[in-house]
Parts: sequence; structure tokens; C-alpha cells
Amino acid sequence: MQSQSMIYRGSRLAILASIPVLLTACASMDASGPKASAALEPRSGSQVAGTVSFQAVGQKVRVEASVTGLTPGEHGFHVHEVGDCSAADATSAKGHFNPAAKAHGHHGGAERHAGDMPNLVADASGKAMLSAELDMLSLTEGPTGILKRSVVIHADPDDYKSQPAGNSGKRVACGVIRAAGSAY
Ligand SMILES: [Cu+2]
Repeated sequence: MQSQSMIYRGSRLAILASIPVLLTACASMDASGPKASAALEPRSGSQVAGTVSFQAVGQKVRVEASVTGLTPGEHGFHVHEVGDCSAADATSAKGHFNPAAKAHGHHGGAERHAGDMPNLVADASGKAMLSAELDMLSLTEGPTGILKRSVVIHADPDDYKSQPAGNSGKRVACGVIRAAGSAY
């Protein structure tokens, strides 16, 4: 009996051991599209820090953000036109990324800037996590791509209506979007 149960345990362990391999295989298939990320820097006297990552998933781009140091509540979150965060108030990033010259709007609608994304929602400790899949973005360089542009977090919620930027207030963090593995 004991040896049989040992064999059973052995094969069970072999199956369990193979699961991470399968998961890794799925994850790497899913990760076939290009990737990019932005390291957030605090602006306008804030303590905001974090990372925003982008990955092509079919015709969409998955955006994942992990941010700390925010005030609790909602914060406007956009791709801005210029990959320049050098200004102390991040105005060097210019306006929203908007290659189709549309009005600002809700990230789920048709009439909106390509750079319009869902508000980040910070908890009581100032942490925000976001995962969303968005269209109108591509991980390329050039007029319609977001590489070498920037992500900006604002002090206030984006109301998804007010022009041109949802009345989301000052810019509390900014990061240049860089292709994975690139040195620029
Ligand atoms: Cu913005």
C-alpha cells in the first residue's frame, strides 16, 4: 500500500510541477506583442511614484499601472503628446495625445482623444492599481504611436467631458513611454 501511494504522490507531484511550465507558456504566447513602460516621476511637488506598462494584445493595448503617493480618490490619467517630463509641473508633456484631432471624452467612447484612459482610483493609503485594455493606441513610434510620448497623472478626477482635458487639474506625475529594452 505504501509503495503504491508513493507512486501516486510521485505522479501527482510531476503534474503539479508541470503546471508552472504550462502557465509560463501561456503567458509568453499572450506576451507576443510589443511592450513598453514608463517610470513615473513626481511633479508639482507631489510624492507620486510608480510604473505604467503597455502591451499590445491583438488590436488593443493593455495598460497596467501601479502607483503610490496619490491623494485618495480619482485621478485623471492620460497619454500626453510629448515625451518630455522635464518641467516641474510637467507642462512640457504638452496636451493629450490626440492624433485624430477629436474632442476629449470617455475612454470607452468613440469621440475622444487616443490618450484618454480611465481615472486611477487611489485607496486610503494613496495606492492605485489599474488594468485596462484600450483601442486607438499602438506601441510604435511616429504620428499614431505612443512610444517616446508620456503618461501623466493629474491631481483631480477627469470628468470625461470638459475640454480639452477633463478638468483634471495639475500634473502630479509624468513618465516617458519607452519600448521594452530600449535605451532612449
Ligand atoms: Cu493628462
